[in-house]
Amino acid sequence: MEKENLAEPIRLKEFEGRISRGEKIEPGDWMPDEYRNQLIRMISQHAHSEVVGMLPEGAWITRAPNLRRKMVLLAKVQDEAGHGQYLYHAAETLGVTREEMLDALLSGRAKYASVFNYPTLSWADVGIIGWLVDGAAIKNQTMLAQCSYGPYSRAMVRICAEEGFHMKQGKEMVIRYAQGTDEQKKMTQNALDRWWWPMLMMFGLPDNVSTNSNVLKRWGIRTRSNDTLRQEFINELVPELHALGLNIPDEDLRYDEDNDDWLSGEIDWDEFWRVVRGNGPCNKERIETRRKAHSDGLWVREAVSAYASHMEKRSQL
Ligand code: BYC
Repeated sequence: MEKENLAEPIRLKEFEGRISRGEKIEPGDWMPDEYRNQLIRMISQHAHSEVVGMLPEGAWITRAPNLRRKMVLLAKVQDEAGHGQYLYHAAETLGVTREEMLDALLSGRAKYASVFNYPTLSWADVGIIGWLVDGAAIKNQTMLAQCSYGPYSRAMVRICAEEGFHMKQGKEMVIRYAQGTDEQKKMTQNALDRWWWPMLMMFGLPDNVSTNSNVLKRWGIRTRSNDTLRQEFINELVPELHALGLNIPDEDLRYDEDNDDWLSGEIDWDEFWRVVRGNGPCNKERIETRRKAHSDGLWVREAVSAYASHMEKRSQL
């Protein structure tokens, strides 16, 4: 026991040395418990976000205005299911089971991106989500593709490639509708008004209050802070949205010439916590829908496990 304790600082030094040399940490490698726990927390929350994130847009598949839009939306929502799969697999390599993660989600204990607890009220929401929400996700995930944990980093590379397509299809819709009929312009402005603030919250808490940022940065899980990524995304979006004649629903938004930044007004963190704690407009509906999907899928899980045990028995003959 004493020997193990003595070995701990040496192992930690080796581990941190590997991270600073840019090596990836792989599933069987030694890692501090805190590193493992932070990764399980973040990757499982990320997986849940992908799966719950299918619901707001999925609601519009049957109401897409034409066949082309329907096919694009179907492909996008299906991609999100695939992202959930990559991420649950990545988390499983750290010793948590799929059942444990799903139980946490379905029992309401797990967190997932708060943005998906808002309703999609019009077709323009699909465009705004594609551009802004997937865009915000890419901003964060491009950084996470450099993450020190191999399976998460590799999952991110694949996910970012697909998210790039999601963002482009959303942007293309918004560009068209913002230059379309008066009704289309109104619908697009209204969608932007509703999604702007929840999108900004996706980047997490401000740096001075974020409880996890320091440890995530120390071990190369993240390399950039929540506020830095949020600011970068605001700077990219504001001129593009203004060029389309859209108004950003922030009376305090101002341009800071010295730093070349578009500075946002205060984010309503009370609203953020209300939604994260389960009291957003759609939290209950989202969890209910996932629970129903899980129980409807029971026969599939039973069939797969019966087939797997049948094949195993055959291989032993
Ligand atoms: N929503 O210390 P902080 C997508 C929680 S989906 C809910 O700042 P951290 C897509 C946080 O978990 C992409 N909870 O946390 C899918 C923590 O609670 P715990 C989703 C949030 O980890 C379908 C507490 O607040 N992306 O692409 O430094 C369609 C303190 O916060 C949120 C990921 O999940 C939030 N927005 O930073 C379209 C990426 N923010 O766990 C698109 C991976 C914070 O201590 N995750 N909380 O109880 C991350 O990069 C980071 O975890 C976050 C938060 C930036 C989200």
